[in-house]
Amino acid sequence: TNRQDERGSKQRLLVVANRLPVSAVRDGVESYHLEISVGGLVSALLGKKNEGCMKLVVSVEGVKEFDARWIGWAGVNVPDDVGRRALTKALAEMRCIPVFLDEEIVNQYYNGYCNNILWPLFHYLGLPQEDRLATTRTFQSQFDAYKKANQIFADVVNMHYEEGDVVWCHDYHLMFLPKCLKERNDKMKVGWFLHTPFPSSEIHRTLPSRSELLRSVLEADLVGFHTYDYARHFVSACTRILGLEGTPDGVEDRGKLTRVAAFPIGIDSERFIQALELPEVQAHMKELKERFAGRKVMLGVDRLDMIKGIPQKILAFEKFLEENSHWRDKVVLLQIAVPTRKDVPDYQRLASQVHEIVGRINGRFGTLTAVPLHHLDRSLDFHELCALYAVTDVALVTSLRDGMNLVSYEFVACQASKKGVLILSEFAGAAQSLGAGAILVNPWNITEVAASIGYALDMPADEREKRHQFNFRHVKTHTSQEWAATFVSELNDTIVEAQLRTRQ
Ligand code: ADQ
Repeated sequence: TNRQDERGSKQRLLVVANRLPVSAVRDGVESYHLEISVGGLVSALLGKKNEGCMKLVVSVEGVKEFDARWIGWAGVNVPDDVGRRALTKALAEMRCIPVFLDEEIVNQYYNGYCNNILWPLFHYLGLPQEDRLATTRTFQSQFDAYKKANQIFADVVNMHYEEGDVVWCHDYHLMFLPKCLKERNDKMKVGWFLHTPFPSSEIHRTLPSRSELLRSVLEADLVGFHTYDYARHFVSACTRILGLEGTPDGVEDRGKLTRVAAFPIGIDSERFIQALELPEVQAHMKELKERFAGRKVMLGVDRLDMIKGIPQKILAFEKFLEENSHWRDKVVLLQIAVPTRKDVPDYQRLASQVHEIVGRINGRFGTLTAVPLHHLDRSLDFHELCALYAVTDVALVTSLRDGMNLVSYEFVACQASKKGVLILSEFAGAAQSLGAGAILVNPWNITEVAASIGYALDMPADEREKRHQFNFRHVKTHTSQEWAATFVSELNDTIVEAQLRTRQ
């Protein structure tokens, strides 16, 4: 088959993402210890409890037949060769290959262009306003750094590439990578997948580098998104901005087709379902049940990010308490918000804004013995998280925009016995898949969210059961393993079809 080379060995898969699934932390000149990083892609491909990351990638079913390696930045500045060699060696054991970026590039490329420009823009938050006039220069230098970083990634990929390998590029950090790779080797099989939304072409066209990025992505053989809407937005951007032709299969440019399709991600649902049986998870559950006895538990789990709609969520909770005094001592909202991108000023502002609202709500509705809102600024370990999902009555996922949102899937996976209610933003990709079982809300409409909280808390058992079953079936069958396997096999097929077309 096309997955086997002549030697009959497995096809190699190079997964390229901005971050490796591990972060390197420096202990001394030549020594590093490695920590597993939190994030959507990491959770999808690796699961959470990682003894050795590559072991887990290889164990991904469907990808099992691939010999996989992960290429990315280790999240640490390593200026010296000795350190670089030491880190490369430590990572090699996990089949991870580091890309080294110096501090200035990281600042301009990662904090600047990726997190301050592309991330907000793709989530409909617009381009940065305050420095817009001054940005022609900054913008250009950040975009230059972005391209330079993508070139560095391409060099590393190229160095490790062997004929027949499949290269799977991930996310908005690496939109320039398909072009850089094809320039180095036009025979390389390249796929690119976006984990965020792709916005309406009217939003994308505000980006000064709009055409260059689109043209680069189109160099890939297969371009994937979480939903049909995102794929459609991308195709429209290519037709309206570049004047190319959109077809049912993708985008065509002078006879060359780039395939564009939707590949909704999922989670490793079995890991969550099985974890609930573990004694330590059961112990956490018992503890939580005792702690919140007599109260309904509501839960939010998010990275602390503008797109997650955390202030809007807790304002809706405040409104609910205001209007429903009989619930005040019978419900508690646990909001777990792990801080990320602490170097970007907008994220620092968001943290203080959230703290202020939390303080106000607890001041207004707390008693000497209990507060209605617990806000934790930290990440939870896998077992704590599973226990929390399992004891929750109502989960609140109110992202203003979200590519998919895996927290909603994880919650559903852990609710087989409780059959709690999911309140879900219609602007999360997950609304397309879990919409029938969840209560869908517009997160900007605080009145509507507050009313949904009341509806969810009072929902009769038979309705909860029906809604849960629908979502549970979906989460169980649409797994991360299946997602990865489908993408890679589609990429292989796309290339075979293209070869057949050129031969005709
Ligand atoms: P994220 O924006 O990071 O991912 P999400 O899909 O919800 O969002 O994944 C977050 C992951 O981190 C989950 O597995 C969650 O359990 C974990 N996590 C979050 N907060 C945590 C906490 N406090 N403690 C422990 N774990 C925590 C991006 C896109 C999403 C898309 C994914 C995958 O923004 O829309 O679904 O990639 O494509």
